[in-house]
Amino acid sequence: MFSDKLISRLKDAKLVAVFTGAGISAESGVPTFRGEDGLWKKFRPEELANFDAFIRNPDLVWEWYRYRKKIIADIKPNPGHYALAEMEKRHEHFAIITQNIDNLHRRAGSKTVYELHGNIERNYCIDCRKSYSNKEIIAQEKAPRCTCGGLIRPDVVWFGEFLPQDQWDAGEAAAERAEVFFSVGTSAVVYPAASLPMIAKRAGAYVVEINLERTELSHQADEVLLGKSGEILPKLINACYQNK
Ligand code: BJW
Ligand code: ZN
Repeated sequence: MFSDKLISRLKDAKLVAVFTGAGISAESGVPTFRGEDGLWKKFRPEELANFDAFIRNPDLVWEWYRYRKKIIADIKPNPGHYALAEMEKRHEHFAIITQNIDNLHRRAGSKTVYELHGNIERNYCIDCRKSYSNKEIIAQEKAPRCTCGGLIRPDVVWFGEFLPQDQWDAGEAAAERAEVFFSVGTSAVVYPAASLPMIAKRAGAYVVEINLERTELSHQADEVLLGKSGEILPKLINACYQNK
């Protein structure tokens, strides 16, 4: 299933970076964004995940986030997340660069995690920036409001918004330094995140994609492993580190 080249490169690598998307959390029960299964009430993510949509219809956008917050609070990391937490222990420098906002990598024990698109467990007021935990607002059926009257939004990155600079800088640096770079469970269509695999490749990394199906990235990857990340990653850990 894995090439000798991948096994030997990974065994010897001091610097490994893993870029993840919604697919790695799918086996935990978190819906993905794209494709038939990913759509919520027939909305495309671009229609809900933007500031204008929130101002136009805060209750609708809040309903979507409230639905996802509840799912995420109830589920657990899957073998794919745990395999990456295990991989981190085997390399001197290891980073997960995730587009996911579900916190599952940290919950699985991963230490170095850069979150490019924020975190759904945090919220803040769009007027005074006061922070709110999910616990404080989750009971509300309509878009919650701050004590100052402002709307409270999830601390995630919507279309047209800048990524958190520190997370991007750290993720980009990890991609540039990586000897082996994995892209796992992402359709690789949302930029600038989707540029990371190519940044890694141009800087000399061996780029490996793990996905259920081929994506925009596949033709540029050095190796494409088709299947579930929750099955492939544990097998890779076994194949690579059993004698190390
Ligand atoms: C499995 C599996 C299993 C399933 N095992 N695999 C340059 C070029 C072109 C466009 C742009 C560009 N720069 C900016 C843009 C515009 C825009 C963009 O990229 N648009 C494209 C859609 C065209 N980007 C932005 O606006 C970004 N900001 C920005 O660039 O700022 C600068 C700027 C400022 C002002 C003006 C202009 C520019 C911000 C992007 C923010 C994205 N936000 C979201 C929502 C986050 C909050 C939330 O979760 O609600 O992030 S959208 C959504 O998509 C979410 C995800 O992180 C992101 C990526 O999705 P992902 O993870 O790839 O999921 P899916 O569903 O697409 O794919 C899942 C994959 O898993 C599939 O391939 C399955 O096959 C696979 N899979 N089960 C393995 N078990
Ligand atoms: Zn406020």
